[in-house]
Amino acid sequence: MLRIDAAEILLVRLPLKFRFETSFGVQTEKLVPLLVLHGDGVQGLSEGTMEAAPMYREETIAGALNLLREVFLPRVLGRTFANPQAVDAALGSFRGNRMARAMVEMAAWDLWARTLGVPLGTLLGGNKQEVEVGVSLGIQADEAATVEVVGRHVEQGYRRIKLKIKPGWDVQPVQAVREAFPNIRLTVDANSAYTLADSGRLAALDAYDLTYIEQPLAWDDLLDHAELQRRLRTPLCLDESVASAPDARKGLALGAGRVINVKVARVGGHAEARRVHDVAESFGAPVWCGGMLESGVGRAHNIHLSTLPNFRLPGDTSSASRYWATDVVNEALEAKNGLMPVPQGPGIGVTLNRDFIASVSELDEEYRA
Ligand code: OSB
Ligand code: MG
Repeated sequence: MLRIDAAEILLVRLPLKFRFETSFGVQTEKLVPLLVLHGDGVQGLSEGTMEAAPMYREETIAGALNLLREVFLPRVLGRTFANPQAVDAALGSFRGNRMARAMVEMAAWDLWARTLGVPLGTLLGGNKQEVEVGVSLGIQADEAATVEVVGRHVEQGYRRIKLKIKPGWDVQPVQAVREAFPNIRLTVDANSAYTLADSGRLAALDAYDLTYIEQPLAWDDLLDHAELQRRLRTPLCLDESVASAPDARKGLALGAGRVINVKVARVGGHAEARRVHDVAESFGAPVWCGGMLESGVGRAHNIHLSTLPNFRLPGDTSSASRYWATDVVNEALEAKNGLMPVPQGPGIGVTLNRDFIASVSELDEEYRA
């Protein structure tokens, strides 16, 4: 049984080691909300991947933390559940706010896996000891800087390079990188910066053997993605547009893309992420695990999810040391030659570095039934 006695909401601010520019802005630090669920002497951990401002999707940290306090935690505190799916079901009648709900659901999975003494990936049905990873590289100052940063990551063995693009910065960097590295697995991510009127520009990318073009069009527009896919040879990959397994079904049935980026929190947690994985598999479409510049807690969740069989393309869960001088967890999460070892030990296999968290804490709240 899965007992939830108490919860902690923590919020830390971490400086990013690199400047991360995307089509929607520049990021130099990360606000990381963490949830700890306590039950039967065990702790379950999760991380919120929503941001301070609703730039990627509609959720925000302020909104999520308020929902946790006022709506979601009161539904689970002091209760005993049969399994994490029952926790998910307890929040299932609420609309949207999937990243906020995922904080509860994912911590419940970790709590459950630790109670059973098994790695989370095993519990989810995965069977890998290590997972293939690539990197997501922000927009650079010019082509030379792009080729240089790509080269450094290719040397480290990353299995796929993803370049962020935006209107006015697309064909040039891709062409420069492809010329310098004819054989790497290369992709681009536009984070919804284009419209169908740009389809000519996007079709020019067909010349560079990209594995996929990630989320070129509006975050909520499957129809336009389907029209764009008809005009391109390169597969489209949906990220922002897929918040659930039904979204994945609609997207793949419409031909809005041929690949799905699964971000566990974006779809509401591990149970829904697994359903997205299964829907994609039924269409013969590969999935890969996306990232949101997570700390070690979210990163560990991503790695465990990535052990499922239809995660057939390298994910974005690169080494934690790329992002942080000090992480919120004690364990190192480091890829070697593009392979990220699955943290062993029960649950997600990482533990909080409480001293470090206290030193960068913006918020530390405790709730009981
Ligand atoms: O679109 O995949 C994205 C980061 C923040 C918001 C959206 C995205 C990203 C990334 C970074 O691409 C992936 C990572 O390194 O965690
Ligand atoms: Mg993306």
